[in-house]
Amino acid sequence: MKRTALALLLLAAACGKPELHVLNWSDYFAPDTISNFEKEFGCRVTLDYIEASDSVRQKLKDPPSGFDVVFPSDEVMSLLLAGNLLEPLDHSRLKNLGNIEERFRNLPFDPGHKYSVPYMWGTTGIAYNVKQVDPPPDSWAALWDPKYAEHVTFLDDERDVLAAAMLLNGDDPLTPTAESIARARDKLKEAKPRAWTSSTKEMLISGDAWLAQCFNGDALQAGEAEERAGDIGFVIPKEGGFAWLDNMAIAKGAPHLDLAYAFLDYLLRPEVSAAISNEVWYANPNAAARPHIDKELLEDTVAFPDEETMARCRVLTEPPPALKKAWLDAWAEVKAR
Ligand code: N2P
Repeated sequence: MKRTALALLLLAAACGKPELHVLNWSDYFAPDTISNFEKEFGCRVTLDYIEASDSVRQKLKDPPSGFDVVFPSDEVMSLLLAGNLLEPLDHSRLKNLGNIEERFRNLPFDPGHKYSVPYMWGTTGIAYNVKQVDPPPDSWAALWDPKYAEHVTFLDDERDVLAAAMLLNGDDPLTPTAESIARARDKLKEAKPRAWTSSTKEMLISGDAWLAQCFNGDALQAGEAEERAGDIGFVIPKEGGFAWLDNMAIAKGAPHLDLAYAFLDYLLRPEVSAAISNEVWYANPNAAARPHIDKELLEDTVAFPDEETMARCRVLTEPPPALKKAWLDAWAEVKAR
């Protein structure tokens, strides 16, 4: 009986379409990105979602994880590489790799794209409901304002959250110390947010969040929603915000290597890449895609911040190993409240 069931299962697998398993942030493709790929390559794509940068490492940590293509943020790349959790990339299988803009090549976390290809980039700052928050926020301190506590959300990510508290405290999140971590923890224990969440966009749209630590594109998407049309502003606080680059990579031991390469190369096509940006309002590092990007998006200063704003954005990295535990413990204490 058991043997028959197994044989049937194997038969179904052999006849069925190959299935590509993808791990990405939510709302990070255009509506037809996946269906067009499935049609062209005769496969099925299963999508899982990243809730915080570090969840990629957790999900890949015992290869093979079953995932094929993953979208790690720059700040977790060092841990993924140290853990040997990504496949080295064979560039001869990525004919569209040359589309990547010069300034996104050879970044310190993966020089020469040995393991990753840039996907989209953006910033982290404060999104706010312009009808409810007056005057507009210009400091991370707004997230501590008791007047708005019921409607404040922070990301559910130990890096972004502690780093924002450090900036507010006048500490540099790129050179943390045991003391600055403790100060950030204490500051965050004073905050009384409604939620620590990666569903920021949904909460801004529903009206539950008026002030939120948020990714720029998510704020733009929330502002586009019918319920909120035009009501969502976004600012990089005066203490500074964060700039990040999300990447595409192949998980170690990926079960569908050929399809994984095909997917990466497909996402590097100018029209495909531009269609994603036009939909999700994140800037992309694909130079060949630029002519296909909507003028409205190219001119948007939230999606494409000016130089002065970019100069106030730090690129976060992994805390030094000796302070990693203190950082995680501080986060656990903040969340336990
Ligand atoms: C997409 C958010 C991606 C930004 N919804 C994370 N770096």
